[in-house]
Amino acid sequence: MNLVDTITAISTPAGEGGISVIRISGKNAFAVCSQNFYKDKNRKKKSSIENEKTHTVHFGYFYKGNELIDEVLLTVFRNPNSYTGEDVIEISSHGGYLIAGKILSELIRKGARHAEPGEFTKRAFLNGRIDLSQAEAVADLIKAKTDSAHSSSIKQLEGSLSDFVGRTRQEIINIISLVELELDFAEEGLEFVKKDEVRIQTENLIKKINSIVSSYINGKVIREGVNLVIAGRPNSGKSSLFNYLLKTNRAIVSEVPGTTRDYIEESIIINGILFNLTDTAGLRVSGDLIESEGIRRSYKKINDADLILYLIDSSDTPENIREDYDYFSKTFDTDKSLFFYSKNDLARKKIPCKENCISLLDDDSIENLKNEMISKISSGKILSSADGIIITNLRHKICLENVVTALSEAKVTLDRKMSGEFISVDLRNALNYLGEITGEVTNDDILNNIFRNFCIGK
Ligand SMILES: Nc1nc2c(ncn2[C@@H]2O[C@H](COP(=O)(O)OP(=O)(O)OP(=O)(O)O)[C@@H](O)[C@H]2O)c(=O)[nH]1
Ligand SMILES: [Mg+2]
Repeated sequence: MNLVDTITAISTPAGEGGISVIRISGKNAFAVCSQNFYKDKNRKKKSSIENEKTHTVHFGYFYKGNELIDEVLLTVFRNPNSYTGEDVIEISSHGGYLIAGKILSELIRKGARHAEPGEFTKRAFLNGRIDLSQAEAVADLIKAKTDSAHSSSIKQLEGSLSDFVGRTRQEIINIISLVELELDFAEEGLEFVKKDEVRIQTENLIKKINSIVSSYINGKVIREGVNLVIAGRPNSGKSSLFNYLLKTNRAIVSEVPGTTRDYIEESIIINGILFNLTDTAGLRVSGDLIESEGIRRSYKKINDADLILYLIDSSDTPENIREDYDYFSKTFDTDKSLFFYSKNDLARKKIPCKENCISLLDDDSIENLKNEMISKISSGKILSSADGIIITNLRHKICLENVVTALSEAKVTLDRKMSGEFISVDLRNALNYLGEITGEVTNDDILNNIFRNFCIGK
């Protein structure tokens, strides 16, 4: 891993804005910047960034040869007290498309290398400033679109997962010492009492980790949102509801059944939860080729959905309503679907079950629908795990599952009355998988995979 180079990148997004920030990190960060930075416009005073104190800000002029590029502020961070743990300079220039790019090319000309995506954070990890799960939290934090995504990633950055890994590691080490201590003394393997203790501790640990593994379902909701598909017969009011929820006229609405052909997707946040809404073509048998294709796509979307909202037109005849309801209950999995009678203002006959009705002329009915959507996805599930930790990252989930497998193998070994050495091998495997989460155990492939998904300049 190359920690020798001095790296640089623009850390702010491209486009017009108040300021841009160019970051530079590494052994030569100060030397590289000193060549172009002057504290006075006449360039009489050559800057001596090398002598500046850490965490100080300096106003000055960034020159390229004789050309003034911009007035800038330069912030100095001395190692190890910086984001990367190395000497770091952050140059704040005016925003816009050109300036930051010009400064960047100057820094590269003077010997810095353009940073790869996530390389600053990767260095923070390699220099031991943060562990791997915290580095991943940085990426999630930047990408967070909802309060819940923000709060779970900031917790992880603050070390909630790292602490859990640390505590679990200690517990496994305790079990290992229980097993190995016995090995030193007893020729015949584990004593009966110790064996029970090892079993109980291992089982408890498995239970605890499993509860955290199962929090991943919520983690996925937090990270990616809920994929909610609005489905129903043609003309049941799907597109109208879709527009109402989005507060736009995104989808075409008309009284002609079969209006929506292709599906339409948009996202909204309800109660801090991101919903990825899909409006679909009304489900019916159609002779029209294009509509049929639309309906085929509707079914595909329905299959992939986390939650289906099925609308039944309450202005229809009682027979059709009954038939539609029968179709719904036969076709959809109740765990992941909700049905509502739509157009309640037009209902021919008041529908007995009040709660399941909506009308776009009645705001309260839509509020009620939203509440139902939230409680459907949270029905006992959006709770955090025993330790209050929610896993949002697939990699962490897989590592924890491997820990559980290794612990379960330790239990089997124990039950087979095999020698303590074998049990301890299983337990050490569990330790290894645990270490993969925080990056104590890692390899280039894992690292590259993680940091590839970062943005440049982070
Ligand atoms: N009175 C009343 N009319 C509604 C309500 N919701 C929808 N409509 C009307 O019902 C008709 C059909 O609405 P759409 O939203 O196009 O129905 P759809 O389910 O998307 O229909 P397809 O795309 O053909 O499958 C339109 O004329 C809407 O104005 C409602 O709550 N009350
Ligand atoms: Mg429609």
